[in-house]
Amino acid sequence: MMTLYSGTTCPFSQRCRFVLYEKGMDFHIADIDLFNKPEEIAVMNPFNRLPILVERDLHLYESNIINEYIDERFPHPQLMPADPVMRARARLSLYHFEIELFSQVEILESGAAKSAEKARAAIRDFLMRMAPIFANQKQKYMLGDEFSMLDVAIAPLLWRLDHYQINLPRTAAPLLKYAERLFSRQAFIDSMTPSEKAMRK
Ligand SMILES: N[C@@H](CCC(=O)N[C@@H](CS)C(=O)NCC(=O)O)C(=O)O
Repeated sequence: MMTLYSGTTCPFSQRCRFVLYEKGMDFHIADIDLFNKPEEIAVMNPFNRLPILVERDLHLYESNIINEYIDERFPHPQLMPADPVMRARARLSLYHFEIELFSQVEILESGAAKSAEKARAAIRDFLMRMAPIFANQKQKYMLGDEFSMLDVAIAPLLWRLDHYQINLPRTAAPLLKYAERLFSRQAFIDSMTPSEKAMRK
C-alpha cells in the first residue's frame, strides 16, 4: 500500500491527498506536523520537505511528480490528458504555476513577513490574468469539460485565499465560482485535514 507523508496544513500535500481520493484506491496518510517534523523526513527527501510518497522501495517527493506517478499507476479517472500534445501543454502550465504562483505560495508558507505583501500581490496578479478564462460559462475546469491535474494543482491555493489574506476584486467572480466547483468535489472535501477545514468559513 502507498503511504503519503503529508503536512497537515501544507497546500502541496493537499494536492496529493486530493489525487489519492479522486482515484479512490487504498492508501495510508501519515499526518506530519510541519513544526515538529520527524528525522525520517530528511532521510526520505534530501530537501526535507513534504509531501513524500512511499511505495515499497520507491520514495518520491515534489507534489506534481508524485501526482503524475499516482495518475500513471492508477489510470482511472485519468487526470493528465491522454493526447501527447495536450499532455505536454498541461505540463507546461503546471510549470508556470510552480514558477509564477507557487514560488509565492512557498514564501507565504515560510512565514517570511518581509516578502509576504509582494508575494500576495504576485498571486493576485496571476489569478486576475487567469480569471477571464472562466468568464465563458461553458468553461467548467481549467482544460474545459474535463477535471484535470491543473485543477488539482491550483485548488489548495484557491482554498487558502482568505487564510493568506489575498483579496480579489469583484471581476474575479467567475474564478471564484470555478473555485466553488472544485471545493464541492467529494475528493476535495475528503482530502482536507481539520486544520485546512478551519481555514475557510
Ligand atoms: N515544490 C514542493 C514544495 C513542498 C514544500 O514547500 N513543502 C513545505 C510544506 S508546505 C515543507 O515541507 N517545508 C519544509 C518545512 O516546513 O520544514 C512540492 O511541490 O512538493
